Parts: sequence; structure tokens; C-alpha cells
Amino acid sequence: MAFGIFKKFNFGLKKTRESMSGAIDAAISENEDITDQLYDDLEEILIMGDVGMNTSAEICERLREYVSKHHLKKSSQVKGAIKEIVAEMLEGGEDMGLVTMPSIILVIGVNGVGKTTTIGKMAAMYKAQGKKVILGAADTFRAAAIDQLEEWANRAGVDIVKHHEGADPAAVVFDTIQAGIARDADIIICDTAGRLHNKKNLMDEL
Ligand SMILES: Nc1nc2c(ncn2[C@@H]2O[C@H](COP(=O)(O)OP(=O)(O)O)[C@@H](O)[C@H]2O)c(=O)[nH]1
Ligand SMILES: [Mg+2]
Repeated sequence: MAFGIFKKFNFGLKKTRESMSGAIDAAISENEDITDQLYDDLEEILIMGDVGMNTSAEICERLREYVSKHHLKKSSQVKGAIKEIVAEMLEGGEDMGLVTMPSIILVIGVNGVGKTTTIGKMAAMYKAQGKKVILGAADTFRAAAIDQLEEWANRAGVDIVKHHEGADPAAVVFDTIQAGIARDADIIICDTAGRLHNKKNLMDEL
């Protein structure tokens, strides 16, 4: 069962991976030498692959430095370089700066980007650090969303506050914060129903 889900997800990502990887291969074979055109093509491919404007520009900037530092000449050497650069950029990461007691994290994003899964992992990570974590199931859109978060709470061994399907998400967040304060939680993490960050009315609702 779990394997089936994994396969399905892997298949889902395969399209993005293949289209981006395929496009990079095509750009490389079109430009044998490393030219400005190649950098432009690569930046466009990254942006089209949802990497984001700033990150795409940074990857290309770092690629230029890498190419000059390693005296690369042929475009075929570029793919390995991009892999190294991206891996380096993903290392480390900033501290969340959780200084208040309790700290409240509201997780927002488009459907299916991994909000609930990330909350589960964060809960386990903070718990392992000896912190008291409480989760709020403010994605009340589907009953399954509440069950999913509950499963993650059970796995991490942390408390969860939930209402029924269709309940007011703000009320769930409110209750979670109340419970967090009452139970001396260090970190409160609230799940939300997927929404586009540029839909103003939906964001204001939060
Ligand atoms: N490979 C991979 N899959 C993930 C990751 N995070 C979430 N998923 C999968 O993506 C799908 C959607 O995740 P979910 O947490 O429900 O997204 P949500 O709608 O934002 O809450 C699920 O099938 C997860 O198992 C990740 O970091 N890596
Ligand atoms: Mg979710």
C-alpha cells in the first residue's frame, strides 16, 4: 500500500523531472559551447520548471562563476555543475528563529505541496529536540485532511487539536493556541487547507 502511494507520487514528479531534465539536455545539445545563449536558455528552463525567478537567476550566476573557476568549455559539462550548485544551495538553511514561547507556525501553500507531511516531520524533529509540540488541524476542508494530520501527530507522539470537517479554521487555530498555552507548549504548528498565495481573499481569511 505504502509502496503504491510512493510509486504514484514518484510517477507524479517524474513528469516535472523529465521535462526539466529533457529541456536541459536539449539546450545543452543545441549549444555545444558555453555561450550566453545557453545561460539564457537554462534560466528560462528553470523558471518554467517553477524554480522561481530569484533562485533561477542565482543558479545561473553561480554557474557562470563555476564555469570560469573550473575552466569548463563544453556545454556537456554544465549539467553536473548545476547538480553540484543546487545541492550546495540546499545545504544548511536558515534557522526558523523560534524565540517566543510558544512559537506559532501557520503552514500555508498550494494543494499537495507537502504542508501536512512537513508538519509531521517538523513535529518529530522538534519533539526529538525535547520541545513540546502541539498541532492544529485547521485544514477543515476534508475529513481526510484531519485524519492525515492526526496520523502524523500519532507517529511523532505529539498532541493535536481538531474540530469536525467544515469547521471554522480560525476557531481551530484559536483553540490550538489556547491549548498550547495551557499545556506549556514550545511550538504550535497549524495546518491549513491548500490555497494559492496570490488569492487575496483566501489569504486574508487566514
Ligand atoms: N518525495 C516527497 N514526497 C513528499 C514530500 N512531502 C510530501 N510529499 C508527498 O506529497 C503528497 C502531498 O503531501 P501533503 O503533505 O498531503 O500536501 P499538502 O496538501 O500540502 O498538505 C503526499 O503524497 C506526500 O506523501 C517530500 O518532501 N518528498
Ligand atoms: Mg494537507
